[in-house]
Amino acid sequence: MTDPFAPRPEHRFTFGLWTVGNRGRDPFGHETRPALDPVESVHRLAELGAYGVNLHDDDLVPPGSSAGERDQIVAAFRSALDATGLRVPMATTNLFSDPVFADGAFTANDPQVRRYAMHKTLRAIDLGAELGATTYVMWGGREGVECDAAKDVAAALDRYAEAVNVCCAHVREQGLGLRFALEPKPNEPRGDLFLPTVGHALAFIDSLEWPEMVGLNPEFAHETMSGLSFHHAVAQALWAGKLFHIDLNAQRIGKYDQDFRFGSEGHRDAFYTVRLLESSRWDGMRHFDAHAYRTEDADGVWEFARGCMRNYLILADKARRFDEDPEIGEALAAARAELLHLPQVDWTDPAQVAAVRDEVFDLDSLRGRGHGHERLDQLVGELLLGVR
Ligand code: DIG
Ligand code: MN
Ligand code: MN
Repeated sequence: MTDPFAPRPEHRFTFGLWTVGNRGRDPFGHETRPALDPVESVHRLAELGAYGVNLHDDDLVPPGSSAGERDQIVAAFRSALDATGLRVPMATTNLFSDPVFADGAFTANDPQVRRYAMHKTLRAIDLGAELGATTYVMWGGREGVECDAAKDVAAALDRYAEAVNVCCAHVREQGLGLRFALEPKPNEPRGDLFLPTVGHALAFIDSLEWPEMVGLNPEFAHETMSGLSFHHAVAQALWAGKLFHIDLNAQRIGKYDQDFRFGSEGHRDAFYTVRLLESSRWDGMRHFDAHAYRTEDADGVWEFARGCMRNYLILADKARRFDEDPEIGEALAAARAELLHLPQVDWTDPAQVAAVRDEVFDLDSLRGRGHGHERLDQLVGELLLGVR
């Protein structure tokens, strides 16, 4: 019998090289796994049924490589892509590992560091475009502060916008056809990060020279760290036409950035996220920015990758069952869910505005009605617990 949750390329699952290549180092311990060759990652991910692989510049071409070494590495990587059919939908820059970025990259106080961050990003954009990437993620892991006196936030946002505008100008000048996706995160590794949530990033985009080129890459763990609903953040990004990419993983509220296997924590938020992506027919990559537990060996890493994709497909099946379940349909009707989709007043028609101003309401009949949410939520819970 075929496995209904076996991932296939048409599911558009992607992984960053840094995810399956994560070596298990953490702030309190050294690596527990050997380095993984990007070529091996391509072949193993293809065997598992993934669609693509993403990368930071440094994940593929080690810093300090000569031009000849770079070309050799890229050629070997491209051969593996050609042999497996794996794509590179997204690329990004590592602006967080090198100590030069200790005080920030695009928002470093030192102008030379800011110029180097732009330099590194422009070259990484060229590498990503060379490999066929159409989305370029910007996660400002060092764009933040511990000592608030040292950083004028408005000036930092000016510099952040300047750098994004420079990158957009480069893409337009070179005709690279890339779009940028900002990835918010509230803190870690800096004490506080700029653009900490989807909301902050959406507002920031409006200030840019070419806002149409810039969208969002929300991450499950990052909104959850702030105690926010991830699927609400994704829904607003979609509503704004700005969901350009997504980082799926798992996270418990109030903890460090766990980047766990997708579906291993936060099951309800994960379910509603998958239901939203599937029901909205969003055609973006289902990207897993996560890594195996530090306890795991190489076998555990591939079990981690398999689990991310299986959990997505299991939750997508639950979403289908939700939509087909007659009792859930009745409970949705009792909650009047459909009525929220009905606009009520055409604000361009003064008569309609006046009518609602002068309308008389039977408040007693509106008060105290049951909304049936307990039954509806119980049915969702039973669906997820596997008893429906
Ligand atoms: C961390 O969540 C960040 C980096 O891994 C990378 O820059 C980005 C791309 O998904 N996510
Ligand atoms: Mn993360
Ligand atoms: Mn991420």
